[in-house]
Amino acid sequence: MDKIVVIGGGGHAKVLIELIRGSGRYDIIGILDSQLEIGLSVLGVSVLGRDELLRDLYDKEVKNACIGIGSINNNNKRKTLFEKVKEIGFGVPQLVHSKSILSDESKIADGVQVMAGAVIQTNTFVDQNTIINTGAIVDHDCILGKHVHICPGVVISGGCIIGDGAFIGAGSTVIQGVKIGKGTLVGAGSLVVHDVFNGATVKGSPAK
Ligand code: JB3
Repeated sequence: MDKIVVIGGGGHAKVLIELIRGSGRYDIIGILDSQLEIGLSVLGVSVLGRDELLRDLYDKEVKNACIGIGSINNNNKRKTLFEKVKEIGFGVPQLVHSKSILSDESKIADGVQVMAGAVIQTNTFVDQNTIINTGAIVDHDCILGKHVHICPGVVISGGCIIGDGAFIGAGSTVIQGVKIGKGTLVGAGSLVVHDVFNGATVKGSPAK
């Protein structure tokens, strides 16, 4: 099995550790975390140290990394870490839960994480390092940018475009054909019926 290191040791990382184990494709060699005590066990995986170890690990035949930080409210940290590990040379594999549903006509880029119960429908494209979290639905003909976080239970209807770095809060619904700009924040439980400009924060029903 190829070796993989998980970056971050909190809640999101736990979900990924279980997913990775279930896939049977990667041997998790440890966690890097900026705060957790070195040697601590997270679901049986040891915290090895801080991100400064990344180059060493790469030189020691660990060629895959997983961005195990989920991002609260914005995705900047995920983007920075993704770019850092790519620059070192790591592969950042797609991680797709065996109990998610991906249309054969959909396409996902490297680093995309698809959690249990998520659905990606036909002719949808999901770009690098984006999370489709537990039970979220991304319907047909959508385009999702890089470093997006579609939180648990979100529904993205058909033909939507979601810009790089957008954060769509838990349980939100985006109606068909809506364009959501780059770096936007959609508050949890929102109903988005109109396009959202780059960098905007919207919430509520209808979201404003
Ligand atoms: O709601 C769901 C399903 N998941 C949430 C997820 C999306 O976001 C989850 O409930 C959490 O609220 C949150 O999970 P996440 O992002 O894992 O956050 P937290 O549990 O706070 O853990 C983040 C970990 O990352 C902490 O242990 C930090 O010390 C560590 N960390 C922060 N910055 C870092 C860095 N680790 C490394 N290696 N590098 C960093 O730059």
